[in-house]
Amino acid sequence: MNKKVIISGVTGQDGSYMTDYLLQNTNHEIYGMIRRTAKPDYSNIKEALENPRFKLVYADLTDSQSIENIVREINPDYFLNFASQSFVGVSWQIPEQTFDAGAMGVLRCLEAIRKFSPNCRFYSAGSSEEMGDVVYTPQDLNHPIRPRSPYGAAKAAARHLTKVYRDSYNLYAVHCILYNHESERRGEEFVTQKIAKNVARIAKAIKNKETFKPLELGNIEAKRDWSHAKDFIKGVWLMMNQEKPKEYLLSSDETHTIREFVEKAFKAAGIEGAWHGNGINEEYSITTKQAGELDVQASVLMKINPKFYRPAEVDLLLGDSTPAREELGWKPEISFDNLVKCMVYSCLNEVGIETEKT
Ligand code: NDP
Ligand code: GDR
Repeated sequence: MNKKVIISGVTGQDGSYMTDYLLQNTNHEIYGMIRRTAKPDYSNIKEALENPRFKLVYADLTDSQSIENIVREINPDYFLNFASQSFVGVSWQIPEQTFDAGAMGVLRCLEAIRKFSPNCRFYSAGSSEEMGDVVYTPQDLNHPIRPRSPYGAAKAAARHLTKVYRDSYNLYAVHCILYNHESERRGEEFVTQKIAKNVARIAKAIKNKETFKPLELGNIEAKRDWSHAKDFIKGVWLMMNQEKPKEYLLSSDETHTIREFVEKAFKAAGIEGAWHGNGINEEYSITTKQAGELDVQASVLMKINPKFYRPAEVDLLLGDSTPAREELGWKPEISFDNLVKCMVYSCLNEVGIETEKT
């Protein structure tokens, strides 16, 4: 018999990739959980919507009745919870909503599973933001929980709750720590996609010999351990299909600054830049040589805007994913350089600039 999988956050990056992966590689029936929004965006699940094994169901992590209803009615074999307010930067502005969906939402899912579907396997999307103010590098699962944002605190609470329910009720419930993962489907407020979109905008202006405004960023010294979301989805599915539930950490085991992402992204679009100035006055400008060759109408590609600094920053993230690699046989396949290229090329194609394939 086909298994039933509830995927929350199905319109987002990870939920949509997991949907595609399971539709392609299993015969399972997928129930994509969506909440009511004024203007729904189904762009990430266009293909899934055509598949008879995919259905949409309405529920909201902040509404326990709705979660109970879908779990009782569907009686799923898996509940993969990718939903949350996932933008760290805005979690200081909407802390209650972030905590409600991120922590209480996980509690609501666990309670519904305990009551109505105790054999259902539950995935809770944990984050390297739980490490926060790190005390050693690379970080592993033993690293202390030291969040720096309401978002990180919500994920930390979700981690404790998932363990409590696993231990108390013998549920297959795992909360895994995922380091940053990006893609062509990444939301536009996250730094990688913001850079990729702006690089494409500037590349188009340069091509058309038009003037342009620079990309504006906050802290470019922060270091992140970035991977492609497609690689992580495979790791999550492996974790959900072991004999016994166990927490894992997924990461590329490499770290790079935002500054480096900026340089590689402009380079992927054929734009050579150089840094000038210091601190909040630092800028990245097109090289004088290339500016002359291309007859550009503006020169500053990127500048700092302190409005994008956060009240507290996570400075350095670098994971150690050895247990996942050794025990699950998992490893990421898309390198950092290819991740940057995939994202920039996709944005260049969107503005009508042709690129090689990645
Ligand atoms: P996205 O922001 O792309 O997607 C989040 C999804 O959650 C959207 O579909 C959104 O729906 C939905 N959602 C938000 N609030 C609710 C709610 N109250 N009820 C139901 N659905 C809701 O996130 P990602 O795909 O990048 O991340 C997936 C999960 O993994 C998130 O929990 C995130 O915190 C976590 N994570 C992500 C990492 C990353 O680097 N991407 C790293 C570590 C953890 P809508 O379209 O209606 O807003
Ligand atoms: P992060 O991702 O906070 O790591 O959370 P984000 O891309 O938002 O920030 C990464 C780093 O870039 C710095 N930065 C900027 N960030 C944004 N968004 N916009 C800017 O203009 C900017 N300038 C500099 C940030 O300060 C930060 O240091 C992501 C999310 O997917 C979470 O849901 C997930 O849990 C973690 O990754 C792991």
